[in-house]
Amino acid sequence: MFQKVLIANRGEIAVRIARACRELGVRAVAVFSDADRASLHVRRADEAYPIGPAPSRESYLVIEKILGVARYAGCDAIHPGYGFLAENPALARACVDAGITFIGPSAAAMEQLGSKTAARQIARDVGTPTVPGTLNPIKTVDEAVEIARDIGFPVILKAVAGGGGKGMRSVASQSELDSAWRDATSEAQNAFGDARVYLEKYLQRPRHIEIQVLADHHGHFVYLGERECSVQRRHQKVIEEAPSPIMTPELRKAMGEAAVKLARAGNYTNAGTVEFLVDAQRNFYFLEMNTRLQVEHPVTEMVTSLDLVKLQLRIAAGEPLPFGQQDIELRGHALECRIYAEDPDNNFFPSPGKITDCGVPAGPGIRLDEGIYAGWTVPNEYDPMLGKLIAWGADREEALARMGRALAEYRASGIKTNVSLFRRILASSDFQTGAIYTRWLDDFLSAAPVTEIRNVEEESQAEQAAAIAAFLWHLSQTGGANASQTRTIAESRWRTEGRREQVNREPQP
Ligand code: MV4
Repeated sequence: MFQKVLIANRGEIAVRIARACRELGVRAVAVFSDADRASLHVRRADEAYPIGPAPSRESYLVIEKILGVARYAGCDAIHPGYGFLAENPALARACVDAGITFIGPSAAAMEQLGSKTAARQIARDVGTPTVPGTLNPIKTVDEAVEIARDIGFPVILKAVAGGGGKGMRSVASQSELDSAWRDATSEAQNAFGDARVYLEKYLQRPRHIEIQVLADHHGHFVYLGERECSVQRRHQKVIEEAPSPIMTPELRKAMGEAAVKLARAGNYTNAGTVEFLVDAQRNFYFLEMNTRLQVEHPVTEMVTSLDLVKLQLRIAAGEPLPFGQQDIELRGHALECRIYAEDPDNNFFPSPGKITDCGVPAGPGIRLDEGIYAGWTVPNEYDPMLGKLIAWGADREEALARMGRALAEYRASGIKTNVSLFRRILASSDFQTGAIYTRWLDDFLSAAPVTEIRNVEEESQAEQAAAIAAFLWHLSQTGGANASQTRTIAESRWRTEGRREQVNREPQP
């Protein structure tokens, strides 16, 4: 095992990796930008080093700075987390050159499987189903018309360099193809400096279901079941769960084996995720591979009882996987809500600022992976995800009930959070029955008016009323209150008002 691991990341994932290091008896080394001096990941590490100004281009994304700290601190490995440099083959390559282990796949595997079109080619070669369409970029709009006619409308144009839904346009009929082509290519050019697009058959209301895979350096591959990630807003996942409500043992086996076959063909090692679209008839199609640990890995950890980050370290250290496919059992159901500092009543506008107080959910089946603390200021410079609330239950119903209960216990005062959005989603019959698809949340948000949902604030108002009644009774019994009792009740009423203000927000113009 390693002596010292550099964590090339920040926020909740850096805290998560530091925890795994601790459990393995490995020293955790943090890096931080000027905006992160007081961040939780710095406090949770054994050592921490500054890497420059707040903008990530000048700090977390600078390979030479990361490697400089790793050399200086005597680290024998680097964990990239997700985002930042996690899928940049240049870091994996620079690690090899520096004699430091990169905790992830090789640069070559990252290049092969991380490129959309290269991965689609590999998938075709090994017989993993892909959406019908082109393997190579299309050169002209005339060529696009020809191919679209061949595979039949609707079709979708996708940027070769794509990500986050940019440079993507669905096309219902031939008359729309001209303008969709112009939009997709110019958006791709602007976003990626690469105007190339390819074409696929457009699937109506597919689900996004992904398979977690692990591969060691001894040729062993396993799949750890699926995660259902269809609840997304603008291509950002909002809620994930395992297992998927539509999964069957047969489909899981077919998708898992397809994912492993692809990973094997690309000489993949360490943890990775194979994304699929699944249609209403449960046909699945390979979409892309993520060559990193993912934000939503905890739901897989909860249903497999495995620690994916510790396994990543053990695999990178050369240990063989300590189990085979036949040993993997899924138990119960897990849900994850991504908690953001953003205002769901004001078009999800980011809401950075100082967190004055935190309420941390706990109790049966609850896990909170977060990177914040009371008194800390959420910086403007980065993704405003505060953390992830994860609930496990013996079945989906129990996991849902626990998540609802834990959301009511969550509090981050001083900033706005998207917690009320989760209450709305969890209260919807579509979510409760699992009738979700990739554009479901967009449809839900544009269709459903913001209605008041009974929440813990009402309960705590009832609690407050009970407390006031009890206090009045106490007064009637004792004939008076002392100063400290008066202060207590005044403070708790003040707190109720504060909470009401935070929750009953009017939509902003
Ligand atoms: C699709 C699709 C329908 N048909 N491809 C969106 C992001 C990119 N990674 C792939 N995406 C999609 N590709 C075909 N052939 C629908 C989507 C899609 C989507 C996929 C996953 C999660 C959320 C989504 C939201 C809208 C569209």
